[in-house]
Amino acid sequence: MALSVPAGYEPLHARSLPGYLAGLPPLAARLGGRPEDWRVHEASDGNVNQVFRVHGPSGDVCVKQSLPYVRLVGESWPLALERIDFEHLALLEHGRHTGRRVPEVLHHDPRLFLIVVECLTPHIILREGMTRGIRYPRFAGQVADYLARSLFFTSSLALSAEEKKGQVAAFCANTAMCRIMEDMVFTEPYQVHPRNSWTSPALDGLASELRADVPLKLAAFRLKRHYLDTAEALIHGDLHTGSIMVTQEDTRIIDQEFAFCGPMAFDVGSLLAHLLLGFFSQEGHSTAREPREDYAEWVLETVEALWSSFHDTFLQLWDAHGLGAGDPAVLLTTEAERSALLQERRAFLQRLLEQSMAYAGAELLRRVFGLAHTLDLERIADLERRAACEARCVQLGRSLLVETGRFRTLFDVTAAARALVARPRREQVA
Ligand code: SR1
Ligand code: MG
Repeated sequence: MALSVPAGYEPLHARSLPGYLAGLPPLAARLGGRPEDWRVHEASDGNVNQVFRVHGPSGDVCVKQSLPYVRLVGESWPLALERIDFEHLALLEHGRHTGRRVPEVLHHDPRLFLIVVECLTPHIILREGMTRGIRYPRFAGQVADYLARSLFFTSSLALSAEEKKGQVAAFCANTAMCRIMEDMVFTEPYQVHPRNSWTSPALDGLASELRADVPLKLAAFRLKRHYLDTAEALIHGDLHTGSIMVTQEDTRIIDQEFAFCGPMAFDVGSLLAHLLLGFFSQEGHSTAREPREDYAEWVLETVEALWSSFHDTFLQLWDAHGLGAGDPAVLLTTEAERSALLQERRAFLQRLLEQSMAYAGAELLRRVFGLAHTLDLERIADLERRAACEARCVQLGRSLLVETGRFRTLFDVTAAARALVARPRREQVA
């Protein structure tokens, strides 16, 4: 049965796209030449939407359109087209606060559920770069800056009560995308579910242990309630290494279709988890000619640098711009009170770190047992090696989610990751 779509909507394709762009003078001018000269490449990489890159004699653009279903699965999984409108809004809002860290929006078409943004060249997807063992010296600082600015400036620490409520209202209907996360991150991996899959038979035992693990299932739902009930800041909502494009000099954040007002820790934790997935996958990519130990260590140092830079930048922003409805500075004005205020701010960041670790744990687990896996692990062709890397993700993931008091600093997490890789592989899958 054909999916029903609003009047005027149709999915564009490589042949119809030049005609569409030719009708938009600023974009046609950016591309230069005539529509016949424009080259269109399908560049869909994420699980959800379709993406095209269009190159002309004088420039290029990137076109992203919602399909009425989840691209990864097909028409059997219908999905609200409006997700592109939320991505558009989030790009504008995060763009205001983070500048060049998100792509510039060139056009939005609410009838075709489509946006046109600048084409990021010669950037590649960070996950791809990490799988190839490429170091990005500016990544940690730049992504930390993006996170601190996007989260701080959209929270009640910086916004008035009216602005904050307006922002919550503007994003509250992105429910279809939140529902994907509620199901896929916090629920399905802990059930027998037709969407789940894992490296079988090596991880069959771990999969059934997970489904029988009561403290783990309770912890997952405690976190799900936090995700459902917390409207702390305008978050990216799907911040993983596939949503980041990089060069040696530059870091850009893409794919904001999951954006909504949610917990800051969901973004921080998701990014931590995917860097850890990248770390654990390195042993599977290591060869005698190209050992990956040094690179794996670079990944962990990046995790440590990222948190420390995020922490410091967030505190600086709070100090300089914390005049929002939720900033207690208005009540604490004497010298003695200022020191209590500083302590309160540090405690806020400590809580955020602990919540982020729990979200990182849930993300590590769902990427091994749920529907959406990651290329860094899936590219490991030897299934036994892949399962060994995944088993370490599971072990750390469970600890982060359940043993909440065990990790006080991010160094506790990187130390646990190092220790898992140092242990003999057999012991961990068994
Ligand atoms: C329906 S597949 C969706 C998954 O891919 C996205 O990147 C999100 O992480 C989501 O869970
Ligand atoms: Mg995506």
